[in-house]
Amino acid sequence: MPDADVDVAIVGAGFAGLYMLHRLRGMGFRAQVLEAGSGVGGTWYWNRYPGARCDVESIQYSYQFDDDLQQEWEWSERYATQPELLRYAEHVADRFDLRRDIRFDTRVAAATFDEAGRRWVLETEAGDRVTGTWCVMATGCLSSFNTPDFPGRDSFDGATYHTGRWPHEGVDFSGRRVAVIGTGSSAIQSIPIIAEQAEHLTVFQRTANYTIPAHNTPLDPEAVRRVKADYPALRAWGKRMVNGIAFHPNPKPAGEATAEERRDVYERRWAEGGLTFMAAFGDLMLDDEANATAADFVRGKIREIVTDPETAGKLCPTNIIGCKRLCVDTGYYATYNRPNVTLVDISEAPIEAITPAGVKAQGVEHAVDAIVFATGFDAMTGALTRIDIRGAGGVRLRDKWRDGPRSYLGLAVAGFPNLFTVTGPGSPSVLTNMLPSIEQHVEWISDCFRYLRGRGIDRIEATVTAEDDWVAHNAEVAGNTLRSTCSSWYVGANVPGKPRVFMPYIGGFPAYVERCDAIAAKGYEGFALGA
Ligand code: N01
Repeated sequence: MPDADVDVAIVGAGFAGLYMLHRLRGMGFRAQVLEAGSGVGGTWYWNRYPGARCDVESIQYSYQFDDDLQQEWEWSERYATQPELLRYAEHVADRFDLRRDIRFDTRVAAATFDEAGRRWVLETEAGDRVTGTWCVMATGCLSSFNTPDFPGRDSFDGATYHTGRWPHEGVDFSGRRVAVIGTGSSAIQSIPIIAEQAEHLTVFQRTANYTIPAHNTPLDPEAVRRVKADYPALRAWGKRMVNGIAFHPNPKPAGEATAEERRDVYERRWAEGGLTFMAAFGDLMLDDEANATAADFVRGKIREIVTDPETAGKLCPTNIIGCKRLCVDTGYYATYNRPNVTLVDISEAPIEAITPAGVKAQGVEHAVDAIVFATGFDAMTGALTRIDIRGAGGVRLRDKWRDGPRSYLGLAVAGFPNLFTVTGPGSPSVLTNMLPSIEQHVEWISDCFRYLRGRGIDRIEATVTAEDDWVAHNAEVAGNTLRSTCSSWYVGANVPGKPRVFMPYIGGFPAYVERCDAIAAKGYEGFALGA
């Protein structure tokens, strides 16, 4: 493709990049998107593993910027599958004629700020260049996949897969012995389906995980009709909630309820299914003892479901519930009742090696034909630091973030003028419903560009003071919850050597939006603007 010069260079054609392009076009900016994949959809383009589905309800996990779109699109199930979400992204790309400004199969290798020319210069792996006054990284929070460097990893004779890079043609595990390494959301969704196909499935579990049943179901047309009759009301309700999802939190502290009352509440939430289990009481993420009541309830469920007491014991998590991202499943714990499924607990001793025949742990070689790495992502920062991003004076982002990410609002980084990140570290993003969070960022960033254009300003940079204050505020609010206290990907614990910093902003979606709006209303307070 020929080199191009545009107003805004956007990296990524997931939900963030698509809307960014659409909105900027509507404002009269020239924009181009560079996308590593061969199609749109980002996370839903890559994560095609069996059982992949969104665990935010489809009626809420969708764009709201266009009323015709939200009225006309029909979701089929309570939780949309990956294929349906991908079809939705493709529909949006076609409906708004976005593809003509997207370069597919184009991975950005480097992005450099040319101070003299006041432009970002993006270089692709193929050696093409796209330049823009502004650069928007719409690269996603969970897009840089992580395959641990197990000894002998490349010596395996069979097939290997990563849940985050699943073959487009699908995989048939029939008659094969399969190992799954990891028990996070991706594993918990795929294990029940792989177990149905495989001759034998061996799951390697380093940390037992809490998962709540999805109780997925086809959507009731009458319920959908009611939502669509006043979709803005549902959206407005979502925006008032800390996680951007319309739901009914119970503010009561768990300790103020009797044991029977707690049991009833947890039973109701369990029967309802999904992530809002953690809204059963108001202090579950604030108080150890309150949290333990919810954790005990789920452990009780595991022991009820899993018939072999030893396996049930291994599946019972011991950490804080909700500290690692809660999972949502269909038949996960019951899968361990199948005769063709073995659980290997590697909490005490890590996997020793991948061998040509399989996976070796605790001195035992488990022979398999295929290994599925469900080992997650270099979350929040990985997609950015893997690109060689150089700001003013040639400073590299990966050097600046060596001790952890520093950002103003998760939107901009001091020393990196004219560069914006959609749902970057320091934004609520992964703690919220991603779609409204993405829309809020896209609208804030594009409004900012319009403001600057209207004043003939072609340089904007977060100040070090504003960034420092935001980073300190982030750390302070993170310290108030139990969520920052365990070894999760929120703190980078899953990637060896990654600095331990609680990366998302946990102050809640409404407080965050209020702050962003106030900053914009004050002429972009905390940013240095230069003509
Ligand atoms: O990744 P994870 P994921 N040896 O990091 C284990 C979103 N998501 O892809 O816990 C052995 O959660 C690791 O063990 P441990 C969602 O936000 C959403 O499953 O670190 N094991 C863990 O069990 C989610 O949270 C949806 O001890 C190793 C697993 O691999 C996020 O994506 C669906 C290991 C990784 O779990 C990430 O989920 C899927 C090692 N060296 C994902 N290294 C929906 O919306 C890692 N592990 C439905």
